[in-house]
Amino acid sequence: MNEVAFKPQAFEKAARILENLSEDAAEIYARGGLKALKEIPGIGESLAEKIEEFIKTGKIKYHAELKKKCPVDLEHLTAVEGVGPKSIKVLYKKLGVKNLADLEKAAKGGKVEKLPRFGPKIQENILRGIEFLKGGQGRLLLGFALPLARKIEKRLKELKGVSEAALAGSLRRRKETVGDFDILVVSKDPERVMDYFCSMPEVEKILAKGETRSSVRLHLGLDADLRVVRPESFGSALQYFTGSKDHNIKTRQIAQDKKLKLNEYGVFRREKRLAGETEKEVYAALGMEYIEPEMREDQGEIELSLKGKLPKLVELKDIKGDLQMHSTWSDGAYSIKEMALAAKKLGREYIAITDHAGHLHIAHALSPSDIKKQWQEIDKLNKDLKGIKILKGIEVDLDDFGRPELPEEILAKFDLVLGSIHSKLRMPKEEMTKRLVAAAKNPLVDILAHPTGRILGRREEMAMDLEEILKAAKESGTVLEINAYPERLDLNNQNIKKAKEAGVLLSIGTDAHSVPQLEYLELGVSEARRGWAEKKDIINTMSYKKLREFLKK
Ligand code: DGT
Ligand code: CA
Ligand code: CA
Ligand code: ZN
Repeated sequence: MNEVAFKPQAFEKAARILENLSEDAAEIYARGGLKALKEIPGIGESLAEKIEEFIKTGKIKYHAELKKKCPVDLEHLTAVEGVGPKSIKVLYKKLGVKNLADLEKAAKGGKVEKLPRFGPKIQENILRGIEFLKGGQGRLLLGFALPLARKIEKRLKELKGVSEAALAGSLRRRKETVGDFDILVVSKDPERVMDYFCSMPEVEKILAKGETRSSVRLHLGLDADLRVVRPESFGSALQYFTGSKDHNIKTRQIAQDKKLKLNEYGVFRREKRLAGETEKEVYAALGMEYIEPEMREDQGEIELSLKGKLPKLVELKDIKGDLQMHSTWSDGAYSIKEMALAAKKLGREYIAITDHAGHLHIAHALSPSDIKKQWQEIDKLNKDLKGIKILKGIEVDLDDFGRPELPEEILAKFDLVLGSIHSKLRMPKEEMTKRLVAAAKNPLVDILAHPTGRILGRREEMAMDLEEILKAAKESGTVLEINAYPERLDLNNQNIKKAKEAGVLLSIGTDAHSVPQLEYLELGVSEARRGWAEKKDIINTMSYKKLREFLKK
């Protein structure tokens, strides 16, 4: 590999210099132009020009070119916990590792531990990291799968002769982990579509290539299925391949009861086609209201649809703010200002900064004196920044008895207090229930964050009696969080449904530790929809003013 591909180190250093400036580079540029950028210590002529390009266009051509030239899948390799540019370089040079599949093979074969400065511990961590990305059992976390699947979908849509392309299967239902990618396309030229699909850069090998269906193994280690269908069957094919299987079995039964036939080609009475072009008309032909994909798990949605009584699910555009994130004050990677400006760009009206506090179970927990300084910073930012409001929040550890590990007089002054369990997650069910009930009843705790503590592919939910906790939350008006972080999604869909039925309100928080993670909000909304939540069930659909009033109560 070309040495130059690893020049990002120079960029990294520049990035660190820029991060530590008291003033935003964009502001410096606005004030003094290129000349002012060059005057920043450590920034030379060529870097200054690139910063200018970035400020003006949002990207750097040179960087994009480097990325293209680089033979390894940096994006996915760096996603493995503990693997950075330096180790990727060594892995590529010594073992020819280009992607996740190569890395997994090398680590499983014991080759990684033999590299200088790697060793068995790091090899084991790498394997765990890969497993983690997959969400366990060969499945991939939705938050990781969706961006890639969307990229493929978009490229298929842009192919000549393609009139429709859509994700189906568990991806479309936004299940927390996906087993494979299911993609549907309508095209006049199936051959071109199949040729393209089988030769995409993400493809490791072709499993099957046909006229209407192809299947490939991706470097990520999971398969993608593509089907080309006729326009008059697009809706019925989408309905069929979206699933879930249980949902399909029941809808087919409903068709049979009405003396109709439902399959991926359409809805038929004897040989006559009644519907098939759109999903809406497929459901309508069966006497059913359209069902959102996130609900199609045979959890009672079919019965409600027949009665025309489906809930109107919350949507991403209903969410006005983000109620959990971290900054450099604790374990986040960006300043409060950077998080606020990025959130504003994404259309949020407010955010809550919820750095960690408690008895040092988590690195960089805030002390009471840090908290006072942070409040001053937030007050100043709220004065200076237009179009985004910052709530003073905290994510405070709950002790073994569910007590927040901060003095009451400090807790009382926050706009928003999240109570979290980060220690002793394996308590017996009865004790854990008491712990969470106590936290729910504590008037100083507004939200129970990631209430069940599950980590997909790594950690089960904590043992607890959720009904008891919901009862306490309902009585005291405590909110339960839907944590949108890809490996958490906690509460999950079934627990969200229980909370809603118990009349408990919910919040959505990204738990972002960096700017890009602010986009996880979408995953939280999907999970909310999978749990049938409506706009009124989620507190961050409220305006800033309404939310402030709500939190004061
Ligand atoms: P996954 O891939 O494990 O995350 O889950 P899905 O739901 O994407 O499952 P997959 O890829 O095996 O199949 C995609 C859809 O195709 C599935 O959701 C429903 C439909 N389907 C697959 N097999 C059957 C079947 O035997 N009967 C019926 N009715 N539908 C099926
Ligand atoms: Ca699938
Ligand atoms: Ca499939
Ligand atoms: Zn937490």
